[in-house]
Amino acid sequence: MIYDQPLLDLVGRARQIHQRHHPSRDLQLCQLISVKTGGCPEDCAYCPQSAHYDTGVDNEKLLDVDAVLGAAQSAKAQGVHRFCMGAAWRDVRDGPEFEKVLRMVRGVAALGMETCCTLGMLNESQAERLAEAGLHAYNHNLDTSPEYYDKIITTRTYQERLDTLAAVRKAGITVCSGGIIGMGESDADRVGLLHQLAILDPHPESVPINVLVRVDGTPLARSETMDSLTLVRTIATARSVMPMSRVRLSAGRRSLNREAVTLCFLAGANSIFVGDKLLTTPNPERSEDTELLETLDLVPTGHEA
Ligand code: SAM
Ligand code: DTB
Ligand code: SF4
Repeated sequence: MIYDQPLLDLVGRARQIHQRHHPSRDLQLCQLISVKTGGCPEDCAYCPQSAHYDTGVDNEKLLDVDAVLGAAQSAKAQGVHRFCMGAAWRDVRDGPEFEKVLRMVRGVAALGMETCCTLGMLNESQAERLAEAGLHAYNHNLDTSPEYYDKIITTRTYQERLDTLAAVRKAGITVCSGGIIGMGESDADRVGLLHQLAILDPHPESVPINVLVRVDGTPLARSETMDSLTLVRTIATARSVMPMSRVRLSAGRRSLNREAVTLCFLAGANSIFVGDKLLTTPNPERSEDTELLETLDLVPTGHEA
């Protein structure tokens, strides 16, 4: 099995695959904005935005279009290539709020940025409307293996997630789907997640690998710290089984040192989220990220010489 190879062999092979399919110094910078924060009816055990847990995250209204476009514009000025709008919704509902999100998508697309949304479940007609508005990608994670899934989420099925991904694909929007590690799952579960992603045909264009951000008040707040080499192994496996996909080192970078992050890049990660915040939790300082990129001679996508 690929995942079980000696780590240095696995990383070495993943790097070869990476170099065959991707420019070796390219790193795509993405930024998130939470357009609708908190109060989510789902019970995802990792999530600070679930209304089931007392995490101190308030239930806020949908942001104004102008506020979102302002944030996108300043992100673009900071070298960000992809802008992702997230909402703490179980699913998309037709109506004024969805119309407002469509205006956000049109506005971000007009800035010439890659637009991404993550709004929960959606149906085919909603996916088509997002596509018409200029949406490039839709993020909807499988999160973990089918076997471990019901230890983490009970309010939505694995099949419902696959159905949403199928609606996204059918509308011609690119698929962004990955998961979270460090939730107490086994090696077999990490392999199971990557297997589910890799049997999607075509593969997701984008595969976010999140390390659990432990948030007080959530059921996973006291999870054990994960060995960062497990993350490196997971990324190298993702790169090996999905050679063309962009593998994103997503949440959890604050718990990694720069050497671990460097190994993730060597193993095949070619995107990170930058900016002070992810959706509700902190992210590394932008100045630290800029320094790391300089040290490693990485070139942000869209800024090639
Ligand atoms: N509500 C929508 C949904 O679940 O599809 C969109 C937003 S939701 C916050 C997007 C993803 O963020 C989740 O699928 C999960 O993979 C990730 N996420 C949420 N909380 C996290 C945490 N504490 N640590 C790591 N990843 C997390
Ligand atoms: C993904 O896989 N990770 C991002 C993005 N998709 C939406 C979200 C991470 C959220 C981390 C917890 C928070 O900040 O609330
Ligand atoms: Fe809601 Fe998404 Fe958080 Fe689950 S991950 S509780 S669906 S915001």
